[in-house]
Amino acid sequence: LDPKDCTACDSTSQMITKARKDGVILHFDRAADMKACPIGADSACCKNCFMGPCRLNPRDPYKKAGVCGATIDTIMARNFARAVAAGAASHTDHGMAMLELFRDVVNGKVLDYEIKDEFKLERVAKSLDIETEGRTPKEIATDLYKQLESTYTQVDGEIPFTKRVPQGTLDTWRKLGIVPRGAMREIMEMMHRTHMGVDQHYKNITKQASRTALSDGWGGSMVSTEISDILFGTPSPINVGVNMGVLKEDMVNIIIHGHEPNLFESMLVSVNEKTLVESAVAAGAKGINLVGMCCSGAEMMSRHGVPHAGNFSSTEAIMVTGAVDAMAVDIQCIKQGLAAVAQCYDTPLITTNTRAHIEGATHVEFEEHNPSACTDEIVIKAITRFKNRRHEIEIPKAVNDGVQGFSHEYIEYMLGGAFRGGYAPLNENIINGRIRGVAGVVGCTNPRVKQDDSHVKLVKELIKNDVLVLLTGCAQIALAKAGFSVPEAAHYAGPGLQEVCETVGMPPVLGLGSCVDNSRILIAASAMVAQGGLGNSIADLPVAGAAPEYMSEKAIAIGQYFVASGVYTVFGVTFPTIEDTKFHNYLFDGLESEGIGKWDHAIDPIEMAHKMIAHIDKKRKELGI
Ligand code: BF8
Repeated sequence: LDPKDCTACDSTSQMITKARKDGVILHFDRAADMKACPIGADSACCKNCFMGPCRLNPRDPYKKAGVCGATIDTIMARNFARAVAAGAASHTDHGMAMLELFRDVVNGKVLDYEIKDEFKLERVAKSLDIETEGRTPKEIATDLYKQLESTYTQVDGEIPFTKRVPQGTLDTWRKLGIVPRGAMREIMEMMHRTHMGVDQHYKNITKQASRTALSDGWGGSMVSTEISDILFGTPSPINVGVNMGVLKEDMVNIIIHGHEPNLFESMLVSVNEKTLVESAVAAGAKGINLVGMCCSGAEMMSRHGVPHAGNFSSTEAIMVTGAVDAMAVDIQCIKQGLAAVAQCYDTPLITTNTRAHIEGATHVEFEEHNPSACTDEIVIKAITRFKNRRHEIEIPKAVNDGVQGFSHEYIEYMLGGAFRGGYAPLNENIINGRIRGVAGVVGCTNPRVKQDDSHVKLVKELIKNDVLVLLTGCAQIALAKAGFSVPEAAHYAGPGLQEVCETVGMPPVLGLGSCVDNSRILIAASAMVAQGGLGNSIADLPVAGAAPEYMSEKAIAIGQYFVASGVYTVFGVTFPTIEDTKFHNYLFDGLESEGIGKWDHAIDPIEMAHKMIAHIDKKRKELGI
């Protein structure tokens, strides 16, 4: 396979070529070697009990049923719902860890972190009707963590952030019976219902999948974003370098890859620790160079301007540079293949989280009450590796500078100015047609398709048609590497969007952070509804979502919470249903007639863009704009 067909990222392509020379296997090679199972790809198999596993024929899906009698619709719905549950569990477990850290900080049990953003603390507290007037941050924070704990544990009723849901959307959820309770309850019920012999109606399974997904989007993920902002600071635009060229040959290079920002925050302290810097210099280095990858990288890039080396499909490839002196990981999207590649280049691969060990990696547990014990050790291991470097070093040169860090709060400020505030100017520009609509382009890269290629082509087509694009996760990194995160990229935009970008001085694509920060898109959408003029619910807005290169169950959970929130959502690569089955048609059509959003699928990014634009135009027409 030609490296140029594997990726649109020149740095990654260069490293694939070097890996072949070095005899190192990467995920691109494994993908080529592992043909996707066609029955599994269509979700036509079931292994939820031990009378099977049962395989149905995707070409004739109603011919047979499973041993228990499960139809193709039940099987596909259960598989889909379990993906939603796993994805929601990942985000909410991450959010719960952030909330526990917040609680321990507030109660003085953890001393290495503090509340950095008191303004945001007050703002979030007020959004939940917590009294703030005349109270200390500690008093407000205590009420806040107690209330937010119910996001996870609440057995009945509606979770706290449903207060942020536009009334029209909330009314629809209540009518459909999908207002989420605590995530633990929803995920537990989802796993129960998909056990053999429980819920065997695809519509009822989908209903619980929506409720579970909403407990993530408006629950676990939103808590994670808001608490991380309160503890570590709310992002505002910052110029950052992205791409493999952020590695430095003459420095000790440390990569942090994963999802929870606390490890990374403490790493930032350790790499500036005087004695550690001195020992790096004593080892012959110019200093210590800390860079991020994947989602915690995206958060640190947005909050503190820490350089970002690449997205999911580049995490093995970057070690082929020979210049990575340590890679420390925490949770999620960490390929087990990293261990073998790390071994080839004598790079210490360090797992740090109790929930995620990897055979062949070194485990150094990260504990929040004593973070430097772990993070200092990572630095020491990296310095040792630097001293003993014995591999040829080849670092791709590319570094793409651009503006990152567009929180929902900053978008409000940027578009409205300090005095006017609010989303009025965005809504006005949508109503007057300068901006046709807003698209969220999110999600992973996937070695089954050319890395970054669909992200870039899709976004280019959207902005050319005056659609403002919000980005998160690996999609954001793809566009940064392609040079779209600068105000000058406005020339790619259609005349209306270009005018808005030039007036405000912003790029035509706004990067909002990590995957849990998709919650910022939900908040922005709610603010657009609240501003007026664009309908009463999120389903009325001229907006659309896409994940053109997704690979994870988390992406399915995100897609389902966008759909359940009212957003038309298109996924690329492959879709785990069989066309023209009842379940497929329900996701792709039926849900919309119930008043929420709907799913769609397109492999070609230009086709995907035009499906999204057609939906935006349909909504504009319905709004009479
Ligand atoms: O949560 S976009 S590959 S890194 S799953 Fe993973 Fe996908 Fe990247 Fe972050 Ni999100």
